[in-house]
Amino acid sequence: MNATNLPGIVAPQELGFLSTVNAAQRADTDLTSVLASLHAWHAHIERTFESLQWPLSGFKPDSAFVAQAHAIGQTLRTLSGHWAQQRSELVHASKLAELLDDKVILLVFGKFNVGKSAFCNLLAQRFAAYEQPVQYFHLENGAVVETSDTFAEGETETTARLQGVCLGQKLVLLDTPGLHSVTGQNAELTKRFIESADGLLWLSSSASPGQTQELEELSTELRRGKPLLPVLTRSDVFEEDEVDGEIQKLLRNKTPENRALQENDVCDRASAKLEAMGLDASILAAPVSISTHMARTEGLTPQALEEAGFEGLYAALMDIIQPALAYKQRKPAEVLLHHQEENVLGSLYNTVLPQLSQLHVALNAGQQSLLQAPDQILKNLWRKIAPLLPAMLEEHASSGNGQVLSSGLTPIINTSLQQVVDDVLPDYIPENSELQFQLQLTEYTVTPDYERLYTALQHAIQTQVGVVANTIAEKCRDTLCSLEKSIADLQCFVEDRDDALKRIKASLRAPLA
Ligand SMILES: Nc1nc2c(ncn2[C@@H]2O[C@H](COP(=O)(O)OP(=O)(O)O)[C@@H](O)[C@H]2O)c(=O)[nH]1
Ligand SMILES: [Mg+2]
Repeated sequence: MNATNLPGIVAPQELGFLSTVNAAQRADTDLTSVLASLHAWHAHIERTFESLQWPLSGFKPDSAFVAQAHAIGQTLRTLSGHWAQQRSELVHASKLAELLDDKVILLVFGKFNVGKSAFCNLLAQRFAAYEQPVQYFHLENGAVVETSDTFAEGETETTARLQGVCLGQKLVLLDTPGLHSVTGQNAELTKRFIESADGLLWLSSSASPGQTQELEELSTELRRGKPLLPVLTRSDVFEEDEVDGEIQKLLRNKTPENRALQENDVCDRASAKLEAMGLDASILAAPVSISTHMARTEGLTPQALEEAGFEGLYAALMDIIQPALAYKQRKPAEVLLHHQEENVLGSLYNTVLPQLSQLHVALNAGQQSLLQAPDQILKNLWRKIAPLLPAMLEEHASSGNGQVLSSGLTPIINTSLQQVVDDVLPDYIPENSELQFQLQLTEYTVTPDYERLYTALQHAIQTQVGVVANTIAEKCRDTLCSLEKSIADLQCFVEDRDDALKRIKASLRAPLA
């Protein structure tokens, strides 16, 4: 392969890059087993949610606990529907990926005016110089339109439209404005093109290189483990020079030292940023600096390309072609994995776990108020019973029969107890047997002395009802505990699914490491 404009004289990295790209071929690794693990991972979640039974039999149907538990069940059913919908949308993305199946797709990402279009145009020019096919295209009304126009440079208009260029047999550059500005009719297609990228070129101007917050916009793509190459553009400075006795300002390449300083700085900050975002910093390639402007004004000779940083760029691009191809080959699994991380696990963490903790807090508060319940039951019951006692005692005084007294009092206490328990513990259904209270009066208790009889009765009722009240509270505590256990189980289940997905991810990406 020879550069037609410079027969016999070539820039070696450039030539190497062109051959590498044209020879790029993705390995045919079998994803069957990892895809099966991903599907099984999800099926396990669906199965668990479908068979989920809250232990609610001890609660009244209108209890707030029941309402909260049912709300969680509803959330799980709604999510399951969402996931199915989101997964069916992935099919479109993979159709597009098939269209570009045999090409390495690099996203050229960066802020307005950093020189993305100039960069793409220059690479296109270089491919053309080697008689390689070059095909520009852009997205219009949701369709891909091929065009012979190169990208407009120095546009003041910031209309966000995705444009691209196919270089040679196997390379596609996607020139994209900031992803936030993607709106309107092309938004969905643009999103899918961006998703289809196998590698990321992050361009930033050497005037303010490596503003790492820009990486947040790329977060979705970075999380998929796509390789990231930072490119410092416009790596040139004005220098004063004397021309014909006059001081003139001329643009020069930044010095190699200056470039190295900037590259190291961006490298450090970018890897810190990736780590802060919880990403594997190994996706980061060493930054390179270029001046498209200087390469052009110096005539695109091998020396001009070398001095403007393009030989370094080509070497770096060659290095990321392999990880990009590796990504491409994992792509079907990555896309599914990502759906499961972001949509499935994401909503379990963002929606389900908070609801579970809310219910957990409510159950704790329930446990706390149960501590006071026996005393409260006793107090309220006594308030109901005490006014009835004098009449009962009068009656007893005439009969003198303790049996009559206890069988007269027992139903009254039972009825009152039911009302009181209902008031004090409105959330629970106490077992019937607990409310079948039988007042036991001993010989000693049943004395003819009115005063002593009253005190003894009060004591007997309070002691015996106290036992019942404690038993009831204990059962309510058990009811709360069972629901707490179900919540804890579900919380553990989410963590367990998280770990399982991490293991699948590690096995998917293992060949890259
Ligand atoms: N000094 C200098 N200017 C450049 C360089 N590359 C591009 N530019 C200028 O920067 C402006 C923005 O370039 P453009 O490619 O349209 O940036 P984009 O908005 O990122 O696509 C234009 O005026 C270019 O001429 C470079 O390497 N050095
Ligand atoms: Mg542009």
